[in-house]
Amino acid sequence: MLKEKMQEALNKQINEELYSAYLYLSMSAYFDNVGLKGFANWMMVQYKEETDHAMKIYNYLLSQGATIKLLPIQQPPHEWESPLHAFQETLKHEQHITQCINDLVDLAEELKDRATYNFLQWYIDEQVEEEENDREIIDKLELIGDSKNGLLMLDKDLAQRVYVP
Ligand code: OFO
Repeated sequence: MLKEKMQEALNKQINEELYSAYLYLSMSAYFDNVGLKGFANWMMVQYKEETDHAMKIYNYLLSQGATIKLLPIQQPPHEWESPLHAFQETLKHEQHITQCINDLVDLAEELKDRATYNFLQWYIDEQVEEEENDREIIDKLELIGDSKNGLLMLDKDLAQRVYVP
């Protein structure tokens, strides 16, 4: 049985992941509205992945006989200054999520909760990948600068991303 403190922390993380989903869904709509369908696709895939991250915790809690307590999801922003700005905000958000995961791992250690400690390793790896993806796109956007052609080429690239459940 999971300790109360861990149940609460994991319920909070479900909320963090669902907020991430909400944020990226909002960014997907923003990109769609400014005519960058490839960027919109990338964010839509990210939205689905974040929902999966939340559901993975949800299923873990249920498997441990824990209570699911869904919390209110905060309203995300709906516009950004530029694609670069949106991705800078994405990276900043992912760094926050990495911190949340690290805190959960610390808590699992403190409570000697081996099962949750093990469960969280997947999230540690996932965060490394998420931050790396964002940095890569930020680097490209910085190189592109004001070039419309460059932006459209990157848009084509990001249109290739597919959701793998
Ligand atoms: Fe769930 O990794 Fe992003 O937030």
